[in-house]
Amino acid sequence: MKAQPFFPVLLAMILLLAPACEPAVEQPETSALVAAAEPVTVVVEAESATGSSTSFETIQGDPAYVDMTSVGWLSYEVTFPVPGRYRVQVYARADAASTFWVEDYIDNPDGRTYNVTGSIAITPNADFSDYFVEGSPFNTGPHPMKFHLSEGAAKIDRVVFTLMKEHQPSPQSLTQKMDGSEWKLVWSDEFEGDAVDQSKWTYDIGNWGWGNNELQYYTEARPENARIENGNLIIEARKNDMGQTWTSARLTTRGKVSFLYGKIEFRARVPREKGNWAAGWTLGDSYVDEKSWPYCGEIDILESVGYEVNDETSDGIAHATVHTPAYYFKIGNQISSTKEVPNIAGEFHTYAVEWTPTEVRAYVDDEQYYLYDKNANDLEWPFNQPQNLILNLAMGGGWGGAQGMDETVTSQLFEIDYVRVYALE
Ligand SMILES: [Ca+2]
Ligand SMILES: [Ca+2]
Repeated sequence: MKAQPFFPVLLAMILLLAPACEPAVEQPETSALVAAAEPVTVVVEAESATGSSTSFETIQGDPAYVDMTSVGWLSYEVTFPVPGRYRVQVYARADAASTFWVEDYIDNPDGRTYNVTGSIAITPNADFSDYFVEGSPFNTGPHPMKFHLSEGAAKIDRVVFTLMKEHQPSPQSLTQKMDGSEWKLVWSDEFEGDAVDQSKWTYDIGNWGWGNNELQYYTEARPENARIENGNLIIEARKNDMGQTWTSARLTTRGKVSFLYGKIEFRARVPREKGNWAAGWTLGDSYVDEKSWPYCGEIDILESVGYEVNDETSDGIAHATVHTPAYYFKIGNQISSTKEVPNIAGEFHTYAVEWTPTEVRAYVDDEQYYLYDKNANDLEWPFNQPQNLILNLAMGGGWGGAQGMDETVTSQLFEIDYVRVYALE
């Protein structure tokens, strides 16, 4: 299997080197093979702005650039050919520390601000250089956008979006019966192998802040950040690693399998130090980029933040929440419950939801502490569509970093013994 990627390259070379070779060389196939080697990029020249907060001067030359002498924004209509996660590079020059970020879908009807890059620091530099983040999600099609300078002053040449990983919808969806009397296992990962099972999980990658100004760079299939040890999945956040402030991992079943209804349970031990934010949750399979949320729905089975873990006892707090278009975090009315969990960071506990066609109930160690039953319409109840499982360990950000970081900590572990999905039959 490993040699397979070389085959189209070799074939393309043969086709290019031997054009006289008569039989069965069809032109469209040749073009497709050659095109596949080209990276998907979208280049937006700053000087092509359709609008701006104030009239910044465009300087012609090599390169041509917009001289943003103060904070403000430039607007654009950007079209993406392929949905997926992109590297976002701003080519710029600044005399003093400046901050740049990209706002997507400025025409959204919800009054939302979609920051899809977090803060990109432009450091003082005599020459134009590129500053970038990775993993920003963009759906295909037109995106009305703003490029913001929120601090300092900078000369902006262009912004380049490069596809890193194409979006993959889930090819398989499991719908669980919820009208019987016995729980029947339909899907699980016991994490018993010697590596993460890539037939069940894929990775969300990058460091764009994940909508919450989080610090970590999520890596792809890197054992330092996601591995199997003694029957557990270990997600490790590592400080000052790989040139990043923090690295970590976020595993998702998206692109493999999604789920509709059922009991979803996992057994885990969360990390304890200030600054971490561990989560086991679901996100709608219809999520492609930030405009999809919260219409796709989200069920947070467990969230735990390190600053709530008691240093002496290791006791902590489990949070369960759902996010729907009617009730969600960005408008501050999401519906949550909390439960104190003894020794949450020292021992394994089970965290579960029972998701029926009309209710979401959450449990810690089989004890219910949460109920969401608002289902009058699609805005309250987007949960008649399949969801993907996600396991991740974030560092910092709006919640995890709300009380700062423990600067002495260099590693945090989120350990998961299993994930199981059941039907009631
Ligand atoms: Ca330019
Ligand atoms: Ca296990």
